[in-house]
Amino acid sequence: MVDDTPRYKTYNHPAGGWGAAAATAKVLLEQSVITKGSRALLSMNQPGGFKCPSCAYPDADCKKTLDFCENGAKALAHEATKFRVTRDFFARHTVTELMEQTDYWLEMQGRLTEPMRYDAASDKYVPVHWDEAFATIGRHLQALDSRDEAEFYTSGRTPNEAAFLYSIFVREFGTNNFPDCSNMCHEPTSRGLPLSIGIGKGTVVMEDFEHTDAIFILGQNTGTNSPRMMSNLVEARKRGVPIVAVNPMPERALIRFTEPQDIVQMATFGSTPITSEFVHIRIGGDLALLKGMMKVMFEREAAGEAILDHDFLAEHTIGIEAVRDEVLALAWPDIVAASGVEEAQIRRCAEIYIRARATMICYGMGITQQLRGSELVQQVANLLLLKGNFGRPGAGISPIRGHSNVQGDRTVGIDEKPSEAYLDRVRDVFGFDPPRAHGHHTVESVAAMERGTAKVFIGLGGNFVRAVPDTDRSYAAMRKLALTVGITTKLNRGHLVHGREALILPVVARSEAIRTALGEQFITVEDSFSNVSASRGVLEPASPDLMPEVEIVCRMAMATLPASKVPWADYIDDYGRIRDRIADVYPAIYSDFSERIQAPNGFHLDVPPRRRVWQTANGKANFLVLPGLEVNAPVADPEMLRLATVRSHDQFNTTIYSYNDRYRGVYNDRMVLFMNAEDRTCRGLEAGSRVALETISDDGIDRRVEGLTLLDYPMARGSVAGYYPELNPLLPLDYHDKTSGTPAAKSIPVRVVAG
Ligand SMILES: Nc1nc2c(c(=O)[nH]1)N[C@H]1C(S)=C(S)[C@@H](COP(=O)(O)OP(=O)(O)OC[C@H]3O[C@@H](n4cnc5c(=O)[nH]c(N)nc54)[C@H](O)[C@@H]3O)O[C@H]1N2
Ligand SMILES: Nc1nc2c(c(=O)[nH]1)N[C@H]1C(S)=C(S)[C@@H](COP(=O)(O)OP(=O)(O)OC[C@H]3O[C@@H](n4cnc5c(=O)[nH]c(N)nc54)[C@H](O)[C@@H]3O)O[C@H]1N2
Ligand SMILES: [Mo]
Repeated sequence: MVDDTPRYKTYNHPAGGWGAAAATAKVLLEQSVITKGSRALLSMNQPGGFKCPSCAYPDADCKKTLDFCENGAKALAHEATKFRVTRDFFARHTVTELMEQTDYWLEMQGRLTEPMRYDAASDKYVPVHWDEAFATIGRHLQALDSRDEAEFYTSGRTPNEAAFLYSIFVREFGTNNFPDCSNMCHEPTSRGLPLSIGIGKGTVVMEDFEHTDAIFILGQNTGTNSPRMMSNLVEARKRGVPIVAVNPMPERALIRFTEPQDIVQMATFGSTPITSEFVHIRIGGDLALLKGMMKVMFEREAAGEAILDHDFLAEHTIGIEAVRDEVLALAWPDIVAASGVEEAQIRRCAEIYIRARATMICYGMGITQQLRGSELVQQVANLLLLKGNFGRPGAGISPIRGHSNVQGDRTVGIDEKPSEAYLDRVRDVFGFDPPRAHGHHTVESVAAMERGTAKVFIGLGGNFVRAVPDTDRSYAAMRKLALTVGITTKLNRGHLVHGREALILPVVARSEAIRTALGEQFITVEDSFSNVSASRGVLEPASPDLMPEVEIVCRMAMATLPASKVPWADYIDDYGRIRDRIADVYPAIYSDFSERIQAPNGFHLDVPPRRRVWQTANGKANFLVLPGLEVNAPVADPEMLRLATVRSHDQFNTTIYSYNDRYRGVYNDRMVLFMNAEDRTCRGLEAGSRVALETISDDGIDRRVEGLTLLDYPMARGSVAGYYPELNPLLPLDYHDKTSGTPAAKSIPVRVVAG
């Protein structure tokens, strides 16, 4: 009997270590793929093998014979699973019945095996021939009154080749409606950073960890969401590099970690303390912290110390005066109140930064998913610019990306706001005139569905309806559509919340071999450090009726655009030809793609700020002002708490691997609310009691989630946390960063009520 009673206990051990090793073995066992999975893990992130389907953290440059983590192993085991969703499965369950099941149950049914279409008469999915599926898509798309009535979503597991062709297909079709997962994720990086430093990507590469003198980690749960980065942190720490972690939750792996690949540490039950300074920030308080650190620097400069990099500032930057004036005018009590951090600690952080010759700042969703996330990212850049922390070994800005190819998809054209220069290249290379009007990002696409102006939704990967805000509204919006298409590996909620017609198109997964008429093909991905490398699946596809994503895109295009100017059929079999076209459209970064991709570890895309070249309007790096200390709109309600919706250790976004969250000591439950005991007692609530959360908003919509168990947890005061996607019903669609469209999923104003 499996014990599934909820349990909550404090986790006092280091993260990683034997717990991680045991979890790896357990998931292989659960998915019944011990031999197959272990064999595949040997090829993961190795030259000639495939890229981990989990996060976008780069490989260890061949230094390791094994280069995977516990959570990469979970992703692989769930992809390589022995379980299958067959036509018999769909014959046994109506869609209404399947809607009653949990996300976890849907995921555990296994891999999709053949294309299916929704049959309204029986309320079931029934088998459909691939040709008929593509004909259905072509018919719907051709029938639209306007090409802008279709929404083409991309999730970040899609490889470069498929994403590039998709962007060409959709533009030839006639719209720039490219909602993608990045719109909910690192879009503030993609939109905010170009104004600062001329590129919306990170500037750090792997070697920088060997040269850095200080590492700051803001709003990122490294040990869970990019565990392979822990090796770099452990190495840096052993060199004596100070590491500052800024987080409203004291994430376990950032405090103490045992490197599962360090045999001695494993054998001796040793571990490495990670953070030298843990900054217990209140949600949204990072702005005040960054400004406090800058204030210390400006004040000491004014007192005669030489702290800033004046040569760099003079030669490379514009706008420091306005930032200095704004920051110097801020009062310490306000900075302390807004950050929730004592002045003395802010000064210590400033001291670490001032002393370091080279600093890198890494950040995640705690920074981007705020109401003014784009401008907050620019403040991170301001701090780095003060000491010339670009274009120097060991220094730079490092947005830690999410999905394994989310950065690559944007690089090769998944962009609802394409530049004119790029559109000109597409026109010249492919001979059609792409539309110039900007399209919808994710939030706008849901709004269009709600209005009824969107009719067709095609999802290249992902689980759109579960990932977006305002669950109830989004479900209703999705159900108005004429056609929904899910191009995926696994059954998910997105297939069940569907349009009048619906298709499920199952794909060959990352770990599986892609064979075409011309033999085995490989795909490419770009990691968080802008390195592009090849990925060759080693496993047999889960079913003979799966189709590679590239072929699906080509055949959608052929069915929709019979007079296309693009030779789609040629690309189905020969991925080298796709890469040649990528090189044609992006000559500055992708020239000689086919040759360069032969290098065992791939190649690095040029990131101009690494050369101190700034592709901004004025050719300089820009200091940008965000006045005040708040990234979130003030809320008058004295009961208000800020809610961060976060990932557990056992999920990949909307995919739930189990109900446990080991490092936070939660077992067999995801309906929990992490709260500071003092916030709890001053509200007269009991630990362990059932509560509900209500969103505080002025749009007249009641948003409520019930049945949450209240847990005492060392949260920063005024900040609470719970799990995504269960708490997405609380996140209003309109509550997003206006610059990037990214929902502020880390700072939802809520009130706790008895549940
Ligand atoms: N195993 C696994 N790996 C993943 C994923 C996964 O789901 N599972 N998802 C992938 C994807 S798509 C992404 S985008 C990344 C996400 O990786 P992360 O960026 O680590 O994502 P989150 O778990 O959402 O939480 C971010 C952290 O922000 C903190 N935080 C919340 N509010 C604030 C704040 O105001 N300030 C600060 N400083 N911190 C705050 C939270 O406490 C949490 O520790 O991981 C990728 N990798
Ligand atoms: N409240 C709240 N909402 C959030 C977030 C949050 O922190 N809080 N985070 C946001 C973030 S950062 C992101 S990135 C989004 C994630 O949004 P999505 O990217 O849409 O969601 P995923 O859960 O990653 O998608 C999982 C599905 O992808 C499919 N899939 C897996 N592998 C493949 C493959 O190789 N090919 C194809 N075609 N399909 C595949 C499987 O069917 C699986 O069910 O969610 C966002 N939503
Ligand atoms: Mo993400």
